[in-house]
Amino acid sequence: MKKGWIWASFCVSLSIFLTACGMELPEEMDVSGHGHGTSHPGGTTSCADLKEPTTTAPVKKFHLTAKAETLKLENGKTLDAWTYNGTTPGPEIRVQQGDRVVVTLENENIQAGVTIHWHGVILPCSQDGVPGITQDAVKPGEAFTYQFIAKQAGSFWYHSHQQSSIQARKGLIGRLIVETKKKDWDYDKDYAVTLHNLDGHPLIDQKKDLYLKAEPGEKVRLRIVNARNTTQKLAVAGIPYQVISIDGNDIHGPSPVKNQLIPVGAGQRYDILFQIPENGQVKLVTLDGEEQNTSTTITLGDGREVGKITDLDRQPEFDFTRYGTPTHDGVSLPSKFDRVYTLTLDWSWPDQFTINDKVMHHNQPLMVKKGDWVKLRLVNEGGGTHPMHLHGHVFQVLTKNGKPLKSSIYMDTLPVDVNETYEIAFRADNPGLWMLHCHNLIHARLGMGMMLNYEGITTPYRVGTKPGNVPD
Ligand SMILES: [Cu+2]
Repeated sequence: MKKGWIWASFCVSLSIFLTACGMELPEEMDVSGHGHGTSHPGGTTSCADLKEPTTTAPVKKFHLTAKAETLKLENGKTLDAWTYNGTTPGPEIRVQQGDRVVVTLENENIQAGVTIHWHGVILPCSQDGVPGITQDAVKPGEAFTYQFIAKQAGSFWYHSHQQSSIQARKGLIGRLIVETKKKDWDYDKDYAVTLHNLDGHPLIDQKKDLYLKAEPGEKVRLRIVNARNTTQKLAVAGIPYQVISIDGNDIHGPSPVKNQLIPVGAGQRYDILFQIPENGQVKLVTLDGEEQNTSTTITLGDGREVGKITDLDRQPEFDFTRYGTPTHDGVSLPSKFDRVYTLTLDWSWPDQFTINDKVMHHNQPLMVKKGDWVKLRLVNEGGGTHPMHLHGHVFQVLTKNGKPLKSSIYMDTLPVDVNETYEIAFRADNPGLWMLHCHNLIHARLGMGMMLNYEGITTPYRVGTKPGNVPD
C-alpha cells in the first residue's frame, strides 16, 4: 500500500506534464453509454436540457473569475496559485435556503479550462460542473453561468472538476454555505473554515494558524470543510462539543462529546457546536489521517488556554455510526431495493486505483431509472482510505461492517477505510449522468471513478483529449 501511495504521488506530480502514468484518457468518449444513433424505448433527454425551472425564488448573483495569481504565505514564501477572484479558498458564497443561486464563472487565463462543481448540492444535471459530461470546460476568455435553487441548508463547497487533482491543489476551491431562514441551532457566531493543501502546503484558509474572534460564553457553530485528499482528524482541546451536521445533513439528538478526534473525510463537512469558556480560549488542532502529523490550528477567543491537546494519537475517534438518536424522519427505506450493486475498491501495481478491478472509462455505468431505490455495497480491499463521493444525491449510510447505524446519517462523501464495508442507500430521484468517485483526487486521477446514469439520459458533451474535457 505504501509503495502504491508513493508511486501515485510521483505519478500525479509527473502527470502535470505527462500522461504516462495511470489511466489513459480516451481521445473522445460519450459517458452516457448511448452512443450515436442508439434509441431508448422511453425516449431520451439531454442532460443539457435538465435545468432548474423558472420560479419566484429570490435571486442571489455572484461572479467568480478563475485566474493565476501569485500568493504570499505568512512565512513569506510566494506561490503561483490558481484562484477564484484572487484568493484561495475563493469567496465564501453564503445564501439562504430557497434562494436561486446564479454564479457566473469567467476564465481569465487558466489554459486547461475550468469548471465549478457544487460539491454536495442536489441540482439539475446541466449545472453539476463536470467537463465532458454536463458541460464543456470553460476556456480562457469564456464564461459559463450556473443556476440552481439552494434546496438544502448546510455547509457545502465548490471546486473545479477539470483535472481536479491538479486544479483543486492549485487553489480552485471555495465554500458554499446555505443558511436556514430560521436559525435551526442555538449559536452566537457562525464560522466556516476550509482545510486545504495548496501545492504541498497544508493550510486552513491560506494560513497555518487561524484566529477567529469570539467572546467568553459565546456559542460557536464551526463549519469545517475538508478540501484535502486525506482524512483530517480534528482535536478540540478541553471542552465538550456536539457534532450537529455532517455533509450539510443535521444529526438527530447530537449528544456532547469530549476528547475525541473528529475524522473529517476528504470532501466532507462537519459542523460542530461549542461554547467559549469564561476567561478561556478554544484551540483546535488538525492531524493528517495518513501522514499522522499535525498541520494547522484554529484558535477562538482571547482568554487563557483551556485544556491542553496531549496524546493526540491516543484520543479515540468520534464514531458517526454510534452517534445521535434513532429517527423516524419520514423517509422509510423499502424492504426490497430495485438495484443493488457491490463496488470493490482496490489498487493494482504500479499505479491504478480501481472499482471492481477496472479504472474509470472502462467500467460500465451503474444504471438506474427514476424512482428506483438503490443500495450500494462499498468494500475497501486496499490502496488506502477511499472517500467515495456521489454527485447529485445524498445517501443514507445503512451499515458499517454489517452493523446498522444508531441514527439516520446522511452524507454525500463517505470515507471507507481498508477492510471496511459499508452499505449505503438512496432514492434515484434526480435524473442525470452523475459521477461516483473517490475524493482522494489522486486516486480519482488514477482511475477510481465511474458513472451512475439514469436510463434515457444523454449528453452532447464528450470526455477526452480531443474536446479537452478531463473530468477527473
Ligand atoms: Cu481512493
